[in-house]
Order: sequence, then C-alpha cells, then structure tokens
Amino acid sequence: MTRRRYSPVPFAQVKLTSPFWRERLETVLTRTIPSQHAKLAEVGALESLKLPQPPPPLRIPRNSHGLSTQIFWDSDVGKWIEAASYALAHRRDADIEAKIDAIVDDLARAQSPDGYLNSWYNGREPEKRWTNLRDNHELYNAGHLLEGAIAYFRATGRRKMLDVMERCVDHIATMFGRGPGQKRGYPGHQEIELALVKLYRLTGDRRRLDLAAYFIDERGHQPHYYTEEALARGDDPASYWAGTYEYNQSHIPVREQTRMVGHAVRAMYMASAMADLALELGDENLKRACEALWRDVTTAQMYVTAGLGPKDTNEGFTEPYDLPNETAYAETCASVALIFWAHRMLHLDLDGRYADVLELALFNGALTGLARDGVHYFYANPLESRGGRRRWAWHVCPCCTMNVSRLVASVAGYALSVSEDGVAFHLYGGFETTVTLAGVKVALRETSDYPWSCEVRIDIDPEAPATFDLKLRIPEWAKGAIAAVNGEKVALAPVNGYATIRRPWRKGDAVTLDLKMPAERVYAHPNVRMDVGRAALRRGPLIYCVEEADNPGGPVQTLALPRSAPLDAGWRTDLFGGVMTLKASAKRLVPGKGGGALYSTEPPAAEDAALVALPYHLWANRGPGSMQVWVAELDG
Ligand code: FUB
Ligand code: ZN
Repeated sequence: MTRRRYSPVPFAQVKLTSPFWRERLETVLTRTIPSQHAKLAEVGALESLKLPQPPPPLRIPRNSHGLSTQIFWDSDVGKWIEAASYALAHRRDADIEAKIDAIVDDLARAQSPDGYLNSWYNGREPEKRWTNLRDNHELYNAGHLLEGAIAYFRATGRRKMLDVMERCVDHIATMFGRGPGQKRGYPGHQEIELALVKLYRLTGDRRRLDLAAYFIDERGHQPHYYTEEALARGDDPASYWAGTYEYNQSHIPVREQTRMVGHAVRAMYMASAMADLALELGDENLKRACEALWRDVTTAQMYVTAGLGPKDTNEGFTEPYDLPNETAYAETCASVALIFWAHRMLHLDLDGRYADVLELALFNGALTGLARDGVHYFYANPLESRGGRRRWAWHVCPCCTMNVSRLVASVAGYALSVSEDGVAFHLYGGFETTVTLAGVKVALRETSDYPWSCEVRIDIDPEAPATFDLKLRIPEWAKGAIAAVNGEKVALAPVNGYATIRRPWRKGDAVTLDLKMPAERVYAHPNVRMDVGRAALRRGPLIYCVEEADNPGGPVQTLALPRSAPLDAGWRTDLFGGVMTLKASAKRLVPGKGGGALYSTEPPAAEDAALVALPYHLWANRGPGSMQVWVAELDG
C-alpha cells in the first residue's frame, strides 16, 4: 500500500528570500499578472463571459479542422484567476480582487439553472453541449475554472466562485458515470481530474475523488466513447482530424499504457492525475502505471532541458530518441505539467529522481517560457535557432502564459515537504517556513544564492529540543557534496537522492551544505541522432546555451568546443542584473582552403574563438540572433 508520508508544505506558508526567485516573483506579481488580465480583456475572453447576444463574430477563426481555440477561453480565465490568487497569497491587492469578483459575477450569471457553465456553449451553441468531448474542451474549461475557484477561496476565503463551480461539478457528476442514463464520457483534454482531486482535498467530499477516478479509469475502454459520440453527432469517426486516439491517450485504458504518446500537455495532466489518485486511493496498480510511463518519458523522450514533445502537428510525442533541436515543440505548458507530475511522483516515493526532473523542468523547460520583462513569452521552446525566433506578447492560444505565471507565483510550494518527524528539502533557493515536527514548532530558514551558488545554509530553530529527520536532496549532478552541522563535518550517505541527518535539534542549530556545482558537459544517448558529436553545457540545475549576442562573428552553429577545453564559470554583473556565464576557449569553423565553396575536399579551417554560454532560460531577451544548446565538439 502507498503510505502517505511526506506532504508538500503549501507555498503560502513558505517565504521566498533568494535574489533569483524574489526577482522572478516580483516580475510576475507586478507585471505579468496585471498584463495578462489586460490581454484577456483585449482579446474578448472576459466579454465572452457576459454571453453577449447575438454572439459577436469569432475573434479566432476556425482552423482547417473546424475548431477555434476561442472555445477554451474559459480555461484561460480560470488559469488567470488561479495565478492571480496565488499572487494574493503573497500580498492582497484590492484592484486584482475587484477584477476577479467582476469575473465571478459574470460566471454566476452565465451559469445555467442546472449548473452547466461554459461561455462558448451557453453563449453560442446551447443545444450542442456535451456532444463533442473529444475536441471541444468543456471538461477542460470547467477544470481550470475549478482550480481558479479553489485558489481564490484559499487566498481570500470568498466562496462565490467555489459555489458556482461546485454546482457545475454536481452537474457534471450527474451527466457522466456508469449509472443508468449517464454518458460514459471523459475529457478530450485531461485536466478536470486534477481539479477534482484538489476539490476533494479542500472539502473532503469523496464524490469528487470518485469522479476523478471515473474519468481516469473510463478512458480508452471499448466501445470507444469518442467513436460512439462521433456517430451520434453524425460524424465519421474514421475522419478524426488527429488520426488516432493516441493523440489524447485514449487508445487503450490508462493502466495498460507503458509508452507516453500523443499530445504532451494532455499526457502530463493525465499522468499527474494518475499519481494523485494512486496516492489518495493507495492504488499500487495505478502507481506502477505511473512508474512505467515515467521511465519511458525520462529515458527516451525528454529533452535535456526537460522539454517534452518534439513535434508541432500533434504538439506532442513521436518516437523514442526523436529529439530534434531546431524544430522542437517542447511547449512551455508541457514542462510546467511535467513539474506537476514529478511533484506528485515525489510524494508517492521520496526519490530524488523525481525532484531532479522537477528542478530541471523548473529552471529550463518552464522558466524559458517567460521573458525577463514578464510580458513576453515562448510557447515552443526549441533548443536551436537560426535567429528567427521572437518572444511574443500574446498568442491565439495563450495557455502557456498563465501556466508559467501560476507556476512562478506558487514556486515555493515545490521546495519542501514534511512528515510527522521529518522535513525534506527538495529545492534550494532561499525558503523560510515554520512547520511542526515531532510535535514541536520548528522555524526553518534555508539561505542561499542558488542556483548561482551551491552553498546552502539551513538554520533550524525548534521551540523546544526535538528529534527529527532533516532530509537534504543531493541532486544527481552534485558529486562530492559535503555538509556540516554547527561547523562539524557530517558524512552524507544519500539514499534515493536524499541524505538524512537525524538528531536532537536545538534552537540555533545550523547545517551547511556545499553541493559542488561544476560546469560540465552532458552527452546524449547515441540514439539521439541530432546530438551525436555534441555536448550540452550545464552547471547545477541550469542548462546553458550559446547565443549570438554573446558570441558575435557569425551563427553560433559554426562554433565548436574542443573536448578537453576547460569550462570557466564567471559572474557577470552587466547582464540581467547578474548572471553566471560559462566561458571556454573554442574554435569557429570558417571556410578553409576550399575558399567558401559549398562543397570542397578541403576541411574548414578552425579559428580561435571565445565561447560564452548563458543559462538557456535567459535566451531571446536581447533581440534576434542564433542560439544553440548542443554544441559541436572537436578533438583536442
Ligand atoms: O488545448 C488546450 C491547450 O492549447 C493545450 O494544452 C495546448 O497544447 C494548446 O494546444
Ligand atoms: Zn501551452
């Protein structure tokens, strides 16, 4: 049976103190969240909640499959409310609260008497509700609105939105299930399952958990719901635009799935919900299914940046080891959702493998999605560019924008977990909290300049002496980490990625941890054909890239790094308010005796060049230019 041992300390109970996260959080609170509301208003998503009649022309025309991304505007609104509510937990803001309350009033007015709520259907096609779960995002929208409602209630205690969404969930529960007269449907885009588990955790209402479990377990059974549903609509199921039910992971029941397929965000939300349910239900079989999928993703389908989904047409997975760099889709949402999944896996088993991926996705795949200015974004996150990529101010499908803002606004919630007599630090980076351990209130203050510095100090102040485990995550890259308690060296013997120090703790105790953070090369499995002969550079949790702004003189693709060239980490105060760059003596390939011919029997010449690498998440903040993560290596 799964034992519920360690539980996360909620972000609202954790104060952020490191310069790195303080800066990102401030930007999100002061710029990103207000600007996202303005964008939702500008594009018409807020107006649509008022169900204007007659419905105005579509702002986002239908695509070749007859679908408009406008159909999931409600999800953007829900996600914004969630992000804004997380911001309120840091500091209340009357203006933001008034904006949320106005939206909630519109939602309450838009809700049908039977509890149904969806601005597209209520405003445009009321007779067609629940006729196309496969494509039309009704349950996905409801899920995001529900998550927003829960977050707003937690932040303010105001329950109007929660009441609206509970009525909506009641309605959904009458529509779907295995009972007489119910539809055996489930979401075409998984998400509501996560929201229902959150609702169960908030209210203790077991029906919410059962509904989440129904949606997960019904998925992929025969007769196939989406086939029956298409026939009922008068559509030919064989002409499904995505071609295969692998797209939404309903090709087979979820417990039988061992390979991650299809649309990456859908897949990650599904896996996160599976892990949630495995924990809440003590379901070992579901846990094993999660583990099989985890193995598949992390051993054969994940970019070095923890980006997921190489292909744009399905926004998702292809084949094992197929990880092209320049055309990588690697949607920001997919990495954010990978963080959700990793966090849930970590609470099924306290295993550093999960925290390593969580941290990798956080600093690389996800954070790259938000520009330094807090108001520009990346949707796709390629690992190479010839210079044509620009961050955008908004998107016809703005899912990633609010995913990244809700992540940063709640990032402290990933830092640590507690059991009755233990605290586990998963992340470092200036986290302060007070928790109860072994029945005693304990103030914990972790101080560091992580991820720039690997030196961490943890001050432990129990109200009375208390014996408990202090578990320190020793990341996979931290070879030779050392620690001391009150200045005295202690031996670290990490088990599953965590070193445990158990002792009676007293006020004033302090642990220092030096993780060692060398700049190093990372190599891909030789089956990743795109990375053969190349190395990625990393320091600690940060993956680096070479960008033309720091490496003038031609496309960065002409740079090559001698295999033995030392990598020097150096602090640059002139960039982005302070950043650690990596430098190496490298070569730039230029036409050799071939004289610039397209093909020549003469190899190119190699000129000395100073290679400068920057953390990947910071790229594309200084105008156009080429960029590359995987740098060609040379003998020497
Ligand atoms: O379909 C809703 C969201 O839009 C998905 O999660 C993203 O991949 C984007 O397609
Ligand atoms: Zn997205």
